[in-house]
Amino acid sequence: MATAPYLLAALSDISKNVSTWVAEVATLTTPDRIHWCEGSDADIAALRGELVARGELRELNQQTNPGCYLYRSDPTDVARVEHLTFVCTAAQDDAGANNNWMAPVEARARMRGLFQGCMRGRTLYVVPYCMGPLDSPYARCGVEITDSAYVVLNMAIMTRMGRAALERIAGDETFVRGLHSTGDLDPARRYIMHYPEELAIESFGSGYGGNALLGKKCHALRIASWQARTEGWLAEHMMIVGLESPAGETHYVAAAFPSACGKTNLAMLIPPDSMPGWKVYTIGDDIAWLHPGEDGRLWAINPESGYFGVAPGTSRKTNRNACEMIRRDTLYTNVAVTANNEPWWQGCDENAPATDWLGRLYDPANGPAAHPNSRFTVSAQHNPAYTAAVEDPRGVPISALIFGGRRRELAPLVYEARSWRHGVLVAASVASETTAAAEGAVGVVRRDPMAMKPFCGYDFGDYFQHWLRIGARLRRAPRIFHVNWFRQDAAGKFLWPGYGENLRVLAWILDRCAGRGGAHEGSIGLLPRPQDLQLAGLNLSDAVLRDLTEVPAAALRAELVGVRSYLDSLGPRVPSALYEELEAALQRL
Ligand code: GTP
Ligand code: SPV
Ligand code: MN
Repeated sequence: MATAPYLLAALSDISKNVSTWVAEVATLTTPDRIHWCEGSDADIAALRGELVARGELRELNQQTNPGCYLYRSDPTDVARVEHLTFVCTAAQDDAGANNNWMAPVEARARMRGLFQGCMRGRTLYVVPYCMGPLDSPYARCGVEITDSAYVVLNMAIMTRMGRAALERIAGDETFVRGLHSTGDLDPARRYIMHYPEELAIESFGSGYGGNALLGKKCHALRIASWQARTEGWLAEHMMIVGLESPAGETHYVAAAFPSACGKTNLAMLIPPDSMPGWKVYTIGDDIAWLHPGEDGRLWAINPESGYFGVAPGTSRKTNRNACEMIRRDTLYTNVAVTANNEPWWQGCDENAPATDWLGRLYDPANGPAAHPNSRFTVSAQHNPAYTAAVEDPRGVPISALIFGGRRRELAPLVYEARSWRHGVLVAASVASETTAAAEGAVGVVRRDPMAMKPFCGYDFGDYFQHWLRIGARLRRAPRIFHVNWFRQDAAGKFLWPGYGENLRVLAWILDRCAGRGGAHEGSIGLLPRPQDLQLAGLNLSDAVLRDLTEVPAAALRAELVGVRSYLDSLGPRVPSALYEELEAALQRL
C-alpha cells in the first residue's frame, strides 16, 4: 500500500523507547541538530550532496563510474583497532582471555566523559537498522546514533536501514543501542566498548569500518554471539554461497576465514572455463547467523544487505563479478585515483594511479597508492551472483562448514574433519597471518579460532562448548572442512591459483557431503587423493600437488603441541572434549 509522505508518522513518534534514548543521548552530546534517517533514496542523496559540498566526499568519474564516490578517512584511522576494543561484562571471566575487558561501570564512566558535549556544532543522526530480512524471525534490530554522515551512508548500504526497521523495533521495543561519535579522531581517545548484558555498544574516536559501522562486527558478531549462546544459535564470521552443480543440484556452504583472507572472493567466485555448467549464488560475504532447524539441519541467514569489501587484489582476472558490481553506486574508502578520476588499487590492472589514498600526487616512494585496507561499500543487489534466496526469512540450509586461514606453510589445500567434535577442534585451531584489516603488524601467524578471535563477545572456552552443544542438536549436521588457498613456495609464489579455481575444492567438498567423493585417511584428517579432485585445465605439476596436500608428521606434531598450549592459555572453561580430540590426533601421528 503506497502512503503519501504527509500521512507518514514522524520517525521520532514511532518507537517510544528509541525516542527516549535519543533524547537522553542528545542531552549528553549536545548536537546542534537531530536528523532521523528515513532511509529513502532522497534522504541518502541529500546527505551525500551535503558531504560533497563540504568537500568530505569526492565525486568520481560519473561517465565511467556512475554513482561512485571516494571518501578519504583520517590517515590514523584506517582499520579496526583490536587493542582498543573491549567486552564489558559484569564478571571478567565471561569476557574470557580472548577479549580485552573493562568493568561496565568503569567503561560507562570513561565513555560518558568522552561523549559529553562531543556533538556540539554537529548533527546527531538516528540510524534505525535491521540485521537480516525484515520479515525473518531470525533478524535483529538496532539503532545507531552517530555524528558521522559517512557512517550513515555506509549503514544505508550495509543494513536494512530507516523507517521499516524502526517500525519493526516498535513491535516489541527491543533493540541494540549503539552510540557512536568520531570525536576528534585522536587515537589516544578511541574506544570500542561492548556491553552484551545490556545489548549496548559505545564507540568513540574512529570513523572506520568495523569500529564505526556498529551493525557489523559490534552488533552482528560481538553482541549477537552472546545472544546466540543464550538462545541456541551461532553468530559467525562466515560467508555463505550457493553452488549449483552441472546436474542441477544446489547446495549451500558457509566458510569462516579471518579478515582479508578470502570470504568475499569465495562468496562470488566465477567457475573456471574447464568446469562448465556450475552456477554460483552469493548469499553473504562476511557474517552468517546459523540456526538449528526443525529438520535437523543448520540454516543460515546473512544479516547484512551489502558488502564492505577489500579493494586491493580485485580485478577482472581474479573476480569479474566484483568488478561489474563496483562499477556503479559504490562508496570507495581510501583507494587511489587515476588521472581520469577513476578509482584505482594494487592489482586492479587498469590505468595507473595519479593521486594516492591520502590525496597526494602518487610517488612510489610513499608506499602503496591505495591503502592496503582500502574498501568498497556496495549493495548486495549489484552482485551479478545475487539471488532472491538472500531474502528468504528462513535462510538457506548449510551442507558444509569450511574453516581456513592464510598460511604460507603447513596447512594443506583441503581436508575434512573426522566428526563434528574433531571439526570443532580443527576450527578452534585455525591460525592465520595477520592482515591490514586490523591495526598492527601484518603477516604474523596468530591463532584465530573460527576466524572469531576479534569478534567473539564471550569466553572462547564457553564458545567451543556452545559449538559442541549445537552439533549435538543437529541430526543432519554439516560436515566440517579446513582449506588454505595461501601456501607459498620458497620464492613466495602462491602454489594454488585460488579465486575461481577454488571451485575445484568446493566440488570435492560437495562430493564428500553427497557421500560419493573419495578420500584417504591422513593423520590430519581426510584428504583428497589426486584422482578425487577435478584438476583438468589447471596445469599443476605432481610435485606442487604433493606439496599442497601433504603434511609432514613432525610439523603436524609441533602444530598440535602449539594448539594445546594455546587452549591452555584460554583458561579453565575449554571443554575437555577438545583436549581428548587433541590427544587422539597426537596418537594418530
Ligand atoms: P574481510 O572483509 O576483511 O572479512 O575479508 P574477506 O575474508 O572477505 O577477504 P577478501 O575476499 O576481500 O580477500 C582479501 C584479499 O585476499 C584480497 O586482496 C583478495 O584478492 C585476496 N584473495 C582472496 N581469495 C584469494 C585466493 O583464493 N587466493 C589468493 N592468492 N588471494 C586471494
Ligand atoms: C574485517 O575486518 O573482518 C572486515 C572489515 O570485514 S571491518 O568492517 O572493518 O570489520
Ligand atoms: Mn570481516
